[in-house]
Amino acid sequence: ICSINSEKERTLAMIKPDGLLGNYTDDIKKIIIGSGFNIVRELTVQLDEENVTLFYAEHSAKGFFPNLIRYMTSGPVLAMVLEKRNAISDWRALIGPTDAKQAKISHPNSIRAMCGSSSERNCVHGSDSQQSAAREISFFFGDIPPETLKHDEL
Ligand code: RTP
Ligand code: MG
Repeated sequence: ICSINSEKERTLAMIKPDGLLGNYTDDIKKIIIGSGFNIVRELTVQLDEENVTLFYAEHSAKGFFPNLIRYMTSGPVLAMVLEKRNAISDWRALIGPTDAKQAKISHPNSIRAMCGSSSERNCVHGSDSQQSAAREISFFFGDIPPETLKHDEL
């Protein structure tokens, strides 16, 4: 029924290199599923400098950008399309604040508190708006049809 589907929203989640290397993938996926998200697509990929520059274009003039490129190319990432009602804001709430050190104090149950270690190495990404989500999903996955497809049915 169309009205049920149209209430759902999609966001782009990513487990960053420190999350994958630290073996947090299974724990993070348990939190994702337990929080009511459907994992519509997933892809493990090694990003290069060009990819990161495009993905994080909004930060290209920031002082931390060279470090961000080094961090994000230091190993593979796992990109996922998550779907549920209010997926964008609910995923941002689950991951917690950007600075993982701060997260350990202010949001101790957040994902970044669990597996991040600093303001840079914060183990996960989440889209910050509907516009970002659409751009970031197509960055990794191109156009996805509106009906839900579980990754293991592809
Ligand atoms: P993300 O886009 O990865 O979900 O993170 P965010 O919205 O919470 O934070 P954002 O401001 O978009 O920053 C993107 C990523 O850049 C790194 N960063 N390093 N050294 C620093 O001060 C610094 N600030 C940001 C982090 O990896 C951050 O997630
Ligand atoms: Mg951001």
